[in-house]
Amino acid sequence: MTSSYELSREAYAAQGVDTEKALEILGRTPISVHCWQGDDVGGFESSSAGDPGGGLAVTGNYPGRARTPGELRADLEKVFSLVPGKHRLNLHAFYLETGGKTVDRDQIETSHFQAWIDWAKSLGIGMDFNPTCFAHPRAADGFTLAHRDEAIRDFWIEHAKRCRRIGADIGRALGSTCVVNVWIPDGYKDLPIDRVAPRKRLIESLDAIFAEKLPEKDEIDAVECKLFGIGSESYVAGSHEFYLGYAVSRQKAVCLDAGHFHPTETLADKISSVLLFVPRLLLHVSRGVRWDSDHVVLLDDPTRAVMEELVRGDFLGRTSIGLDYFDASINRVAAWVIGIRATQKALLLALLEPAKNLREAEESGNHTARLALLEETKSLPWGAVWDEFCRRHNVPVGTTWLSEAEAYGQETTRLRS
Ligand code: RNT
Ligand code: ZN
Repeated sequence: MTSSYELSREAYAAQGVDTEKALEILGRTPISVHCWQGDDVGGFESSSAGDPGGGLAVTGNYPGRARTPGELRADLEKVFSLVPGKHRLNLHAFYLETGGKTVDRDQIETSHFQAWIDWAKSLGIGMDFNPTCFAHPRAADGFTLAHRDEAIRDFWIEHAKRCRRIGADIGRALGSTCVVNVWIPDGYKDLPIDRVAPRKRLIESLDAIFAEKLPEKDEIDAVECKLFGIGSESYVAGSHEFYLGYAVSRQKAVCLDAGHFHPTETLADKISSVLLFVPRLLLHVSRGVRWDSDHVVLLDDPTRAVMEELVRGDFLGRTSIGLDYFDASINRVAAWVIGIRATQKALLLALLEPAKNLREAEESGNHTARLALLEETKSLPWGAVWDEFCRRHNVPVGTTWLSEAEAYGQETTRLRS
């Protein structure tokens, strides 16, 4: 009997597409999985407040939230067993482990992340890292690196410097470059008089943070912009224009978060411009619903368009694909799995595009054929290729992962209540 995969392979071959090559590329493209989906952006500081602040709003009260690093790692292992391929862990600095000691953000060291590093090593995965410039008394008035108070700026500069060193240690220990992404909440709820001074201070703070040269094979710096946040509706110091200028002039990686632009703007069109001027891109694949709401990522048009751009522009080698969302209203493990699988499906669809035919249509000026081909491509049998990918990576095919996630959720809820 001919398998549905074999039939699909032939259908794609007829369009000039090699499904085996698509599966190979998909299999070696990791997703940087954000740790903060598992505990509602809570972190493991002894003073953990519950509300992350900085405009980050987690809604929902589904039971079973991870309360300890061990629980979070167990949840992540469950997730990794339900998604095809090898991925990465994206850790925030406030997920440190201090053995009960209070260690403030300007005191953190690599040793506080050793358990995470050992765990990643045991799984054979890489890690990425982030300074945590929110959920802290020194971020309570909404400013950190751009604060007018030098002592507060210095505190956050020290935190971020340490994060870069920790990132480099992580990269070296795991033999895989660690991307360290700087995002700060700094902004005003209401109309500022001086829009430029905080931005000048932010430049100085960033330059101080990045002054130390670290080996690029261990650590890469990225900066993440935002249009507005809750509590910073009128002004955000680290806007897109700000960070684009900063990243171009300093040759840093740019982080584009799908929720950080005007709702009618999408990331896809930005990629080819940004990558003409900066060395690398970090994506925070997310789904904003009406605002930067960080809903679970789905196989939707904006996500597909982003992956199409990465493939069409041959940008996969210069891009780190990270996720950034947090939903506390549904099974948290399932939320992770849905978003990771959706991101991978979007990438697979992009890899299965009849690129040669589409390009020929465009280059010959036949825009009728270009549109017709794009539309017909949507009904090619990609589902069987996805199933084959899951099968080859020994993870559940179709919806069978859901019952596993639900059983795991019931068991952990019982243990954690
Ligand atoms: C916030 C940014 C940022 C955070 C994480 C927790 O708007 O998107 O990336 O979500 O760092
Ligand atoms: Zn983000």
